[in-house]
Amino acid sequence: MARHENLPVPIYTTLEPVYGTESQLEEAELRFNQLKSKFIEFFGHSPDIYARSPGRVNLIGEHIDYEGYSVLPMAIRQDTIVAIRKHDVDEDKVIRIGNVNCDKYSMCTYPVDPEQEIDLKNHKWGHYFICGYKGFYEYAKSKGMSVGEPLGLDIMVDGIVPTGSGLSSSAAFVCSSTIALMAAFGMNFPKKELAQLTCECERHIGTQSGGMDQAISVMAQSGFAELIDFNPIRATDVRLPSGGTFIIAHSLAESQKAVTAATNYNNRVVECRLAAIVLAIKLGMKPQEALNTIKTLSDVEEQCVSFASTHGSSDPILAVNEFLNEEPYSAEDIEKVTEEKLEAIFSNSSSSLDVLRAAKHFKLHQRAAHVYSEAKRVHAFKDAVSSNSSEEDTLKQLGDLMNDSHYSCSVLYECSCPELEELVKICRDNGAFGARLTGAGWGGCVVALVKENAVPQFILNLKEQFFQSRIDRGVINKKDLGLYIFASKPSSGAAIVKF
Ligand code: NG1
Repeated sequence: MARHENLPVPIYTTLEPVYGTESQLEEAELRFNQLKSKFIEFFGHSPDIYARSPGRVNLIGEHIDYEGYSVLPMAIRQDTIVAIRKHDVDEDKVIRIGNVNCDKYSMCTYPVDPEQEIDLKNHKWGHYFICGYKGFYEYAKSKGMSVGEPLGLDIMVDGIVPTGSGLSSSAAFVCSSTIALMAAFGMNFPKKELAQLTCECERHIGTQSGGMDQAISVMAQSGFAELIDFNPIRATDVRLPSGGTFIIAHSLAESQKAVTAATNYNNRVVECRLAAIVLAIKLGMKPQEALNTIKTLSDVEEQCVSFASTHGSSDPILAVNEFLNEEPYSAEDIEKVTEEKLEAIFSNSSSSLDVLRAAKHFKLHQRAAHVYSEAKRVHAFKDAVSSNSSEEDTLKQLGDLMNDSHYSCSVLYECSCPELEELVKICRDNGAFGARLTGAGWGGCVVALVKENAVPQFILNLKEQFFQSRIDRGVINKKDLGLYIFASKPSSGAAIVKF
């Protein structure tokens, strides 16, 4: 049987295969009906076709996808649906993007030129569709596919993945946009190619994103978390232990990833690259060769392991401890090792140059220690799930790994924030096997592993101990609580729907 990443995106004529047969189906039917009516109201036509792609929660493996390491997320039921109609040749050559939530997201229009620059200084929600648009044309061109002269497009979007929450609303939007375009052009690519393509699409928004979110959104299978490997992209089904439930809770601090990229997300990508280059040079590589060949910490892992083996270990962290200083590095400290100016090393990446301008110093030891230890935890998590231990022991092991991951994110990678810390502590105090920030961090959600039969009480306690004071202060509305704390089962991946 073909591995599912080699298959194209499934095309359905009904909603049951995506949303099941229960309350989720009813909700989906309502959403599709509303989307269609809005489409007709805005554009005067029905859509040709729909695509949907889910958000995700990452169970373990944070900030290591862009370093080439495997991660272990699962899709959640919240998704983005994109309805699309391609204009005829005699209609307007313009892209119009509307949203069912038009009070919050007003209509955006863009030219049809696939080579248009996205105005990153002037952030608009519709930019995420244009990421998919540009990427689709780039992909078609690279494969020599004929897509003809660009035509106008009408687009209507309905997204229910909470934004800025670390649940990948952006990837759900970029993936559903790209897949809708692909379907509108009568094409269908293998999921692994789409996962790669949509990752490149999203980089048009200015974050040097790793690929986990798009990969799980495109390749998820209902009922399974996925171990996602990169280079090449692969997804392996992971059945989670029964008896445990993952609860997602929002810290209510919004993480503005695209806006803070230079000091947060992209800063860490740059620090990891510098850590990898310095390690390679300290381990004997010529500076010029290191600059040319070493892009990620996974590129230098073999040399680190071989150093560790001379000390009777296989842990790359031995090399980190030996060769990287715990004190933050200045640009000059690093340039003494690389024999090259940092601006020259990153001269072909404007978003990295933004990082250099914003950075006061670089923490190479801590970032590398996080990445190597987190990469190991992902495999330990996968092994624990497939071990023969008792259910209770497995859940305990998974919880411990989640707690260790959170500590590493918080202390070594510094991507937590006070609200996440408070929420993680409350989860643990209320009996979670483990709890950690999920996604990029600096706000957004926590994921906690809780005994299935303790879920209702756990949710009640979190409502009282974390959310009630926020409701009292007017931060959130009581009736919206279900959006901020919920249990999640692994949901299905992207799909095309044609009625
Ligand atoms: P969020 O911000 O949670 O969607 C981001 C990256 C991932 C990964 C995580 C950290 C994008 C689209 N996603 O996820 O690739 O690096 O941070 O593990 O940039």
